[in-house]
Amino acid sequence: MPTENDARVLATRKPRLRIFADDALNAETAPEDLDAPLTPAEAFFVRNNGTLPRIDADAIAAWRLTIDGEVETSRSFGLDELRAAFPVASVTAVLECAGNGRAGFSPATDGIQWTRGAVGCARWTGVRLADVLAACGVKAGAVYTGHESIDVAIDGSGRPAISRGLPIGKALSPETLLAFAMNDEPLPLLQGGPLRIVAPGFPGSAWQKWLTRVWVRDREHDGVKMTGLDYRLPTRPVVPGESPDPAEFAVIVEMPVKSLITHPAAGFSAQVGETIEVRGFAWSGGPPVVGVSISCDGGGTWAAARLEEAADQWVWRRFRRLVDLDRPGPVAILARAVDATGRSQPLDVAPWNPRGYCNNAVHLVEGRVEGR
Ligand SMILES: Nc1nc2c(c(=O)[nH]1)N[C@H]1C(S)=C(S)[C@@H](COP(=O)(O)O)O[C@H]1N2
Ligand SMILES: [Mo]
Repeated sequence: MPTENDARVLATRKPRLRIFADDALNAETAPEDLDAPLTPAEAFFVRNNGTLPRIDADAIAAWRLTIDGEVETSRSFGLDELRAAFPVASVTAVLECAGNGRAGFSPATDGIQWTRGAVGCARWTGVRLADVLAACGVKAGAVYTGHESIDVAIDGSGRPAISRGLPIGKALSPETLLAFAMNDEPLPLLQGGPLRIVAPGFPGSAWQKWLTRVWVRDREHDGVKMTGLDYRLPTRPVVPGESPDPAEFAVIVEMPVKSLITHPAAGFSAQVGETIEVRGFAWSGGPPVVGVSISCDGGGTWAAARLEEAADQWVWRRFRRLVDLDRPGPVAILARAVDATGRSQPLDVAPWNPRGYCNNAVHLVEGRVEGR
């Protein structure tokens, strides 16, 4: 279990999250607590690979971010210097852990058994990583960034908890931020404050928290949890029990199309003749979402939901549909999003993979209709 102190911090700041039995602090949100377009900090999931750092006001005042490696000039910035030197930018974007939905895989894979709640959408504010890199002069040989932080492994080895990075194209893309604010408040400690990477569309693991260094690399970054099978998917189908060759795996870059029913909640009950609104959000880390279908009979028949306009590409889009419940008995509601290239969500589970990533299966919410 997480330390008593960490669990207390979580219970105070995010009382409704479900804490996992893990040495690091990890907690997910119930789908019905994700019913707002911007997920409030108090409902936002927490995923830690290592220790939760203690960062007080003095540490924030003394915070330094170093940029080095394949740059003309290595530089280091305090938080106020970053704000003063570069234009402030915001992006509203979904943050989803690649392991979200892992509990749906059979046989089970190692790792935290996230159900649906390792996802949220927030307005992130900071400076563009591209601007900061440009100020240092990116060399022609730059291929990837490598990100470093202050959290360490739980095992006491002192090794970094995680050190991931971005392909240089994504690092230089305008939506990629060094963020110091979330939903117009200072970035909370549990979300990586005072400074984190925001990499819209990429798996949560690429959103490095408590950032202290951006190391520009001349090769794919090989930090902790960047190599082997970590945050990678097989490039060919793999079956349980195989010992696949890591060379046949590629780093996850775009999260797949997905949707979540935020209302009604699992276990709901309604009266015969009642009309309920089925609603939730749909998003994609790649080609944009173009439609959502709803089924209220376990997938037998489908009808289009109304999809609200998205302010930009990285936001989750609200879908809604009014549904008449005209028969008593159990009812099984499903939502299924489709992206602009026609890719949709599997009805059961995504292709099995050894670490249980990217399960974007449809969300099933079961309830009961009571007769009169
Ligand atoms: N320094 C650091 N950054 C990190 C992690 C971590 O353990 N340490 N976890 C990553 C993973 S796997 C995810 S899914 C997201 C979770 O972000 P959140 O805790 O703000 O929800 O942070 C990423 N950034
Ligand atoms: Mo993650």
